[in-house]
Amino acid sequence: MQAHADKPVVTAYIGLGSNLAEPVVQIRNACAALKRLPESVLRQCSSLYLSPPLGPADQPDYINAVAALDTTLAPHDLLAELQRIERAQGRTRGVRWGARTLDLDLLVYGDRIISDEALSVPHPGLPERAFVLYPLQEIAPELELPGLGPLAILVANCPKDGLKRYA
Ligand code: A4P
Ligand code: MG
Repeated sequence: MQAHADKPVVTAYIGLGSNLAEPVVQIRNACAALKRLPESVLRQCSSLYLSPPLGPADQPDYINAVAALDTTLAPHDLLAELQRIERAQGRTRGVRWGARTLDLDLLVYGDRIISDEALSVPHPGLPERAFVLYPLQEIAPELELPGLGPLAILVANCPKDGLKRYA
């Protein structure tokens, strides 16, 4: 894709999660929606993974995946697009860490470190979330995370916590 003088192409990684209303279909539809994002090219989607819930235990297991996107969207514009896709797939905001049809987290945005009211990047939960680290490793094994170091080290320090490839 074309970079513009004031708009470099950045590789962003998006975490996808769903545990309601046919999670596998939700994640597939979300990947299709990422493909249609403006100013962006979807490079890769990881395999689907099944993971026990982090947070309240009285909710179904999750389907998780990670996608790589080349984009010239600015980080907050990308977040707004992700939230639009969540809403289009019936996401309502209720209990923190509670069940949801679709959660799209901006995990990494190039080499940027961002921390404001709307956006924290790299995503703060990343180092302890097996359901993010392992799918990320599948598609970007050599990745260096800004401020956090090599992905391979984070993975080595994170137990799988029941994470399985979804057959
Ligand atoms: N926000 C700040 N930084 C980011 C970012 N990097 N990406 C802000 C996305 N959003 C970011 O998010 C709340 C606010 O976070 C947004 O308005 C945005 O401005 P939300 O999606 O409305 O709320 P949430 O998802 O309920 O809360 P939170 O804390 O984001 O939850 P997480 O961290 O997304 O975790 N268990 C398994 N096994 N698999 C899962 O995928 N997911 C969650 C949700 C809980 N347990 C899980 C899983
Ligand atoms: Mg979220």
